[in-house]
Amino acid sequence: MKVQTIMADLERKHPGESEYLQAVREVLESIEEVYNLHPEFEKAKIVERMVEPDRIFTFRVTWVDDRGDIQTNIGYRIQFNSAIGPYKGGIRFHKAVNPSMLKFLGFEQTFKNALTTLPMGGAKGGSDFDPVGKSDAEIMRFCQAFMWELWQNIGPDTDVPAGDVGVGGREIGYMYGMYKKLAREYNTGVLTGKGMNWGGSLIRPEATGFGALYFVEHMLAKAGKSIKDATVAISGFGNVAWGAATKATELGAKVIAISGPDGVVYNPNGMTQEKLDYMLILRASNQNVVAPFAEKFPDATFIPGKKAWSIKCDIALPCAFQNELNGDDAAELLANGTWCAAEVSNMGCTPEAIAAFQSAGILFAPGKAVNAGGVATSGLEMTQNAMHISWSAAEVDSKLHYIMESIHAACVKYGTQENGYINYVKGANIAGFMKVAQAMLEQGIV
Ligand code: 2IT
Repeated sequence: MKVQTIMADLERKHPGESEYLQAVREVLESIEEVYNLHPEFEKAKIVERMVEPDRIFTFRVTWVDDRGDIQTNIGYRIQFNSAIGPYKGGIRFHKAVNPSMLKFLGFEQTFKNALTTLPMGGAKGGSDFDPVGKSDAEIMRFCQAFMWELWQNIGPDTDVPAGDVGVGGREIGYMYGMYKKLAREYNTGVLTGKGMNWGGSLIRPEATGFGALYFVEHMLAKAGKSIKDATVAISGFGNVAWGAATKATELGAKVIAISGPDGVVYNPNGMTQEKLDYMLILRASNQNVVAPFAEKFPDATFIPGKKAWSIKCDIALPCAFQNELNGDDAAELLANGTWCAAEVSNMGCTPEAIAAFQSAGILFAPGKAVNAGGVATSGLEMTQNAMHISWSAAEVDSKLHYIMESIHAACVKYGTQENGYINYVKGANIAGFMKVAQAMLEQGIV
């Protein structure tokens, strides 16, 4: 396999799909060496098959807004790879959603899910519907219209969507209600991230952020460091940022920044329970601004137009969107003494930022390892649904701990370089790839 040849082919076939091409390039560059030691992979054209989704559904979603005007959006579900289990991955509602974004996410999800140790294939879906400024009733009508099209393509053993940016417990509830009405079956396992009274799993709302901090703890322990008393800058203020801020605070770190599209909140005294609770209120307001946090808590300061990376911190945790931390941001963080960066968002750092962190020799880990606790706990929700039982929070949390530890160990196994530096990007990509590639090989040419 030659990365340049495959990339040139993909660039020709999928012009302008920048996020998708970026995600594929990163994986191929890190697996090239190992792949070329396996002529059986080359013969079965594993890479050429793996980079294309199994199928893509595109559909029109029409709904009526509060003024009575008719709105039309585009809906997608990308079933990327089912070598190791049913398709599994979130749904993103964001105005910038397009096939490139969902293909990058579905591709990443395939390797991430393989890392979780659970049997889940990779998928992603979503819509260019913009939840900002929408009423609760509009969100419900959109979710219902979206599911009206999607329901026939999903199922507990076929494809299991969940939340992502713009889709949380409320949206999953509206989609599940509509699914149940159309399918006339109480198929709890068809979606994850459900409410606690109707098939949801304890710890699922917290899982992405909690899992990320468990991963960071292992990464720090391996480097002989501790998170206690470290300062942490977090981007975003949604579900993932909330979970990360909660666990970081519990572990004794000081969360000194959260951010939104409008700017950053500098929070020098760290989080309190009241502040953490307020993050959830901010997210549910659908306004997509973080400034009110500093109005409510006078010890915090809002700095308009600035990113979380402008705040001096020990640990940087991107928790919002892809490519939200670029080469300039990385340079600013490094100049301010940051010694650890972990992507909690999917592909939160640009290739330039990753290269800057790695060449500076600081701790860096990629989203598909760090944030895998979210989908892993979705997998645990599926297991509970299939068994018609529910586990205690302590039981789910201990399984999540074990999974994050396993993912960390896999990264160390495949990513430790001769000079002792652990390349977590390489480690995660190789570990995830090997599992999917082996399964594809054993299942023949399909
Ligand atoms: O990016 C992700 O891993 C998610 N949005 C969670 C997916 C899931 O199926 O729980």
